[in-house]
Amino acid sequence: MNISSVGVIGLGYIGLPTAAILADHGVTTIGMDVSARNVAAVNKGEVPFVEPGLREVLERAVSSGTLTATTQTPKADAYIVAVPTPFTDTHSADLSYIEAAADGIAAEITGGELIILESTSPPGATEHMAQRILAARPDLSAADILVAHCPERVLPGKIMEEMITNDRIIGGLTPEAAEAARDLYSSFCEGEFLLTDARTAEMAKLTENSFRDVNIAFANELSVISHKLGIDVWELIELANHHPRVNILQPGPGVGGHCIAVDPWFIVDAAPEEANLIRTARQTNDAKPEWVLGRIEQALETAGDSPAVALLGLAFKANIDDLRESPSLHIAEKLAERAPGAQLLAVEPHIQELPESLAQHSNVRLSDLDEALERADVVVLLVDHQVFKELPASRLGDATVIDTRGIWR
Ligand code: SAJ
Repeated sequence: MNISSVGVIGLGYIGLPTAAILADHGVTTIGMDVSARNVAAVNKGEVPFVEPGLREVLERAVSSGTLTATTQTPKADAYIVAVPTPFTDTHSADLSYIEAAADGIAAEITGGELIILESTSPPGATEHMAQRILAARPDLSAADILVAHCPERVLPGKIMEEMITNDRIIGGLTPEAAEAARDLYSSFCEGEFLLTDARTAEMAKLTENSFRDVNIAFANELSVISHKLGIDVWELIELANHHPRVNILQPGPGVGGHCIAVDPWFIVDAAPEEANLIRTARQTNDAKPEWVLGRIEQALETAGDSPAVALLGLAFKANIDDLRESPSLHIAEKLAERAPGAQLLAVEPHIQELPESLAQHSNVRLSDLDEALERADVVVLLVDHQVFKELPASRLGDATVIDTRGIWR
């Protein structure tokens, strides 16, 4: 099919880079977001979050006129839906953002459009989106639209590179839809295209992240066991990984982000009786922040009155500003509640102000690294940001150190 314009619905961590890259490759792209603030920022070529390399591409796309942003769903030949799929309190997927995107698209299409769902979704969500569009448009039939799922698999922090080089799984509701989606992505993607059906594509994405989650849970469980047995877990893993068929991941303060900490629940929700290992891994990783808190509280018992605690890092992983589902942030919030007598000095070089969940506590403030290290009785390393990795161990002074990432061994 001939695609001369693409509407990207949702200008977040995935939608915005996708829109910018598409436009930078000469495709007329209209980005849509419900946030008027985000839309205004994008139209000025400004990036509302930190992602290396994005600003340059966005500025180029906006100034050349191939990318514009709007708060209304545009008319376009193809749509890419990149909206959030959070989970509910019962760990099932909340499809309301996909449904809202579908409603907006349904009002604009005339037949013949390609509609791609990129949001990570539970099995059946692409069919659900198509049904929702067709229910709103009884004048159209299933044969009038091409619908596919093409999950994004880029790593935050490396999005601009991986969006071009990663292989892409494309699951069509029909083979024609998968082929049309492949043709669109081939305008910028240099990876291999792997065509399948929508349900398998949905499950493939969830499987990739569950694979990571299960393996990180193994590392986290090993770290708790090793602590009990007086063994350095990082040395242990390094040694075991010398075996040609062993490749253990790294323990940390827990698993965060909007992907690995969420997606496995969609599998558990789809097959609750069967997904036992996947559920246990989620629970193991979710329990890790509490274990770290226990260690901090233990250190505080001997730290005297009004101790100062330096919390190094709030982001969910290294070298980004993303606090979503961050175990480090969770640890800071809980500690603020549970240790009111302690002064918490949060060091997060990638943010300018504390999120409200922390700012509301009078015993927490955002601090610079030098001051935090100078004052701290207890130093807790939560995120392996480069700037912390470069710290010589001598800078830690006499403070009790709890290093959840093993950078100062
Ligand atoms: N983590 C560990 N130990 C490790 C690796 C990671 O504790 O050995 C923690 C991190 O600190 C972080 C969390 O896991 O809290 C997730 O970090 P990550 O870097 O492994 O992954 P994400 O969530 O940033 O991105 C993942 C990627 N998926 C896979 O690697 C299979 C990415 O490719 C996906 O596109 C992304 O999820 C997504 O959007 O689903």
